Amino acid sequence: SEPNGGYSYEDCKATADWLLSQTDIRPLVGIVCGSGLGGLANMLKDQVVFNYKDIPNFPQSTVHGHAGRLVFGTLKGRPCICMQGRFHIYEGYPLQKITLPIRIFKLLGVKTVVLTNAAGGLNQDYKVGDVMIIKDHINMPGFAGNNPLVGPNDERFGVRFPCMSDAYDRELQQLAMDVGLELGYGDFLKEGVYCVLGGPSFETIAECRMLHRMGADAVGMSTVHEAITARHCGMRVFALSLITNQAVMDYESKEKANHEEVLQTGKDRAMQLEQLVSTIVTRIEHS
Ligand code: 6GU
Repeated sequence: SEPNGGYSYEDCKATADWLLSQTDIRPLVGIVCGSGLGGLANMLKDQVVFNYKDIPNFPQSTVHGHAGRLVFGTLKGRPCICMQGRFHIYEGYPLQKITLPIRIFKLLGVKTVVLTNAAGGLNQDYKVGDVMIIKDHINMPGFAGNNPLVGPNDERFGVRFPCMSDAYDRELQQLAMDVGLELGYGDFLKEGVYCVLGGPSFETIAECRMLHRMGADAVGMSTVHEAITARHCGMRVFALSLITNQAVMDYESKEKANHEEVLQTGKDRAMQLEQLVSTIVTRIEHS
C-alpha cells in the first residue's frame, strides 16, 4: 500500500479484474447512490450483486441508510454499475479509501460517473424536495490539505495537477435540465454549488451563514472527493443533490437538522429521482 494509505494502481487493477471475471456486464456508466437514494440501484435489470465485504480490497459501509452493495446491471439496455452506499470522511476512512470505487469504475471501463447525494439547502430559494444539478463545488476539506489526490501521483490514472474548472460536464447538466423539464420536474429542479464538509456533526448557524455567503447553495458530506478522483482519471462527471432539509440560518428558527428527515425526503422523492437519473443515463452518448 502507498505511503498515503491509498491503493496502488495494481491494487485497483486486481479488484477490477476480479469483478470483470465474475460478470459479463461491461458498464459505461457508474452511479453512486446517496443517503436514502439506494432505490436507484433497484432499477437495474439482469443484476449481478456484490456485497462490499466480498470484494477484494473494498472498504465496508457503516451508515444506516446505506446498503453496502455493488450492483452491475442494465438500465433500458445500457450496461451500468451502481454503488449502493458510499464511504464518507466521518466514518474515519482516509480519502483514498473513500474514492477507491471510483478508480475501480475507471478500470472497469466506465466513461461517465453519476453522483447523487442528500444535502442541506443554503440557498433561500430552495425547498425541501428540490433536486439540485451540481454545477460546481467548494472543497472545504481540500483547503486544509485533505484532497483524495494527496500523495504520490500515478500517471496511469492522471496528471499531478488536474484542472477542476470543468469538473461537472456542462453537456450533461443541460441534458439533465432538458430531461427534467420534459418529465415535468421544472418546479423542483435547480442548479447550484455544492459545498462538502467532513461531518458527522451538522453545521452551526454561523457555519451555514458563512457557507451561504461564500457562494454555496447546498452543503453535504460527500461527492466532491469522488468527482475530483473521477476527473483526475478522465471520466465525465454528472452530480445531483436532493435537498433533504433546509440548513438552519437564523437563531429564531426551531428547526434541527437530523438524519431521519434526510432519509424521509429521500423516500418522498425517490420515484422522480429514479426517473430523472434513468432517463439521463439512457440519453448519454458514448463515442
Ligand atoms: Cl444540513 N448538512 C450536511 N453537512 N449534510 C447534509 C445536510 C446538512 N443535510 C443532508 N446532508
